[in-house]
Amino acid sequence: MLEKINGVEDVKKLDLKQKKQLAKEIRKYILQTISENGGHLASNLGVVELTIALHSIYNVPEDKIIWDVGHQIYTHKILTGRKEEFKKIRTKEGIAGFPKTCESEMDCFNTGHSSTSISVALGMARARDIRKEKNNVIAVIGDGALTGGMALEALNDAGSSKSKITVILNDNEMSISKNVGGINMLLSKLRAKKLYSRTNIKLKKLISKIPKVGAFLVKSVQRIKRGIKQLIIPKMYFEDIGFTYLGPVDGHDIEKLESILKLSKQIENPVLIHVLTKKGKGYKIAEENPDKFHAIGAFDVETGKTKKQKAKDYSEIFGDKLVKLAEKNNKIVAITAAMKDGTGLRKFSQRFSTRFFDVGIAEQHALGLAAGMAKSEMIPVVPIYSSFYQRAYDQVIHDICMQNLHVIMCVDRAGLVGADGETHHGAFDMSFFKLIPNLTILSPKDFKELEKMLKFAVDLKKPVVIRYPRGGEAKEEFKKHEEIELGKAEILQEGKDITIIGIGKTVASAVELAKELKDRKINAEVINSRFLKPFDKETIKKSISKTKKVITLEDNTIIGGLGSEIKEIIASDNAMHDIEIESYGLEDKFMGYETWEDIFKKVKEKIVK
Ligand SMILES: Cc1ncc(C[n+]2csc(CCOP(=O)(O)OP(=O)(O)O)c2C)c(N)n1
Repeated sequence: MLEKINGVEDVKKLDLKQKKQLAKEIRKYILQTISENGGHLASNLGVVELTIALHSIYNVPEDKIIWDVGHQIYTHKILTGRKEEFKKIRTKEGIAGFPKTCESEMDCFNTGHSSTSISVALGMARARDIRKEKNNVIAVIGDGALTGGMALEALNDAGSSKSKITVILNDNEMSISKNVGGINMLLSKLRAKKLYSRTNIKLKKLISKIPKVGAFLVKSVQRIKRGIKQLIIPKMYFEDIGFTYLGPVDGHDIEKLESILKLSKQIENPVLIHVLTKKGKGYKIAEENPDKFHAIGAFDVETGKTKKQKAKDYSEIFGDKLVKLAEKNNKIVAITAAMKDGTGLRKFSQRFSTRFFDVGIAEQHALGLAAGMAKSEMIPVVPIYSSFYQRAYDQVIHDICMQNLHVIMCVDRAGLVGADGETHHGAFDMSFFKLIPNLTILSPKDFKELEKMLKFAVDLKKPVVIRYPRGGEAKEEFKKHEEIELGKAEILQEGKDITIIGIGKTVASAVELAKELKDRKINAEVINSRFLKPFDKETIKKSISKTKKVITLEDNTIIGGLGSEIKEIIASDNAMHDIEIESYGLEDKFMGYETWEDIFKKVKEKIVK
């Protein structure tokens, strides 16, 4: 069946039996490809039927489908003309693992960060209404993403808007881990009703009354609405805030999905369709371990075992050290925004269940909660990926730093992160955190330094950011590990011809560069900056006044980070006007699949001629 599909128009031609066959073949194709390339397997296996049904009923690109987070878009890509390209998904030469408007007009909006889809859908619907157009706008959002504040703000606005939009709530009871929170409790109650399946026959009858021309239908929208009302559980949250609630419906039953989508199309107000799906559907190993298979590297289909043995990474080192520190200090609490495993907090959650809080995909709330706890004598530690810290910027400023509260903000996945691409790179955190008064910013050169920095942060009694990259240590083995002292850099190697300064991951690159220069008889001084704030002006001024040449390396945007800091020092001191500086970091653009290693290779080629 898949062979026959070259675009969405081919899907529409299939009968139900053929669509079921197509779903089977797509699952197989996704499983095969992701077992080789890695990717978001479980979420994608869960929405195969839903995506087929959506493309059977709606017409993209006129109709707009916005995929929340966007990690569940594989079937959509396969059905919308990218079947062959899918083989190279998440690779440098291939297509992206998330919606990309530049890749296809069938992707109407870029996503990657959670909980944006309802806002965007409402925006498109309002624009459509102003332009007096008629297309449909659909947001597909998971129960995890629905825990995000932005989604709830959008529901609030959309519900009262009377705009025609459809929110498809893809409820698989899972965020990355088991979903949490009050909304999840509400959904559990709704799930138990299984309302749509019970009344499916009634609905089918209702729809069968709809003549093709639709005249009856247009006139009887009100009647249909009344009919739908009968199907509604009284006093239901979504109804109360202005949505027509349809469902729950079995998200693996294409026939039922199509009938409910058809019905929703006739309603002129906001509709929420509650779709029940299973993460990992059709691949038993993923069904049983949906969190492990949420995002996975290449694996063996037979056993489900990943091909690369997972080496120790910064998140794990952080989590292990935090457990040790928390054993000695019962003020330490840990907060995660739905990323217990990704940020290394699983052991902490098991060891200190009453001091661990998973708040859902709610970075803003996570930091607000931390502020409250810090004000009440606790020491909150909040590991969040760099790109998701962007969500909580005001909380860091207003709730934490302005009141000088002792919150330890661990910025995981700082720098370039690889195959997840532009939305997930931690490209900006050094620059945007650097602006904030009262904040101390550190970054470790290796695992051991991370452990020391964490201990230092617990003792500091002020807001602290510790940033570290995805994955493991660099090859470089550092022998020197001075104690951490507030605002003090570490001179790793003395030299007289040039100063090379790195921070965090790029310290290893600085050492490597110095070695190559040594082969060319250039004697470099290597400095591990350690702190971005307070910055060790004294040590650095002394070094560059001696060498007269400085190279800075950072895996952060080149604007406003380490290099900028040193340029400001040079510019503000007349005695330093003769110093040459070259700064290397991430270009002022949204980065693609490049890695720091790619960038550094070019830097070496340029410098070590
Ligand atoms: C702002 C933000 N925080 C965290 C994440 C990391 N993240 C990616 S998917 C996901 C869980 C999404 O769950 P759900 O919406 O239910 O989708 P499912 O994968 O279960 O289909 C999380 C926490 C993110 N993408 N964006």
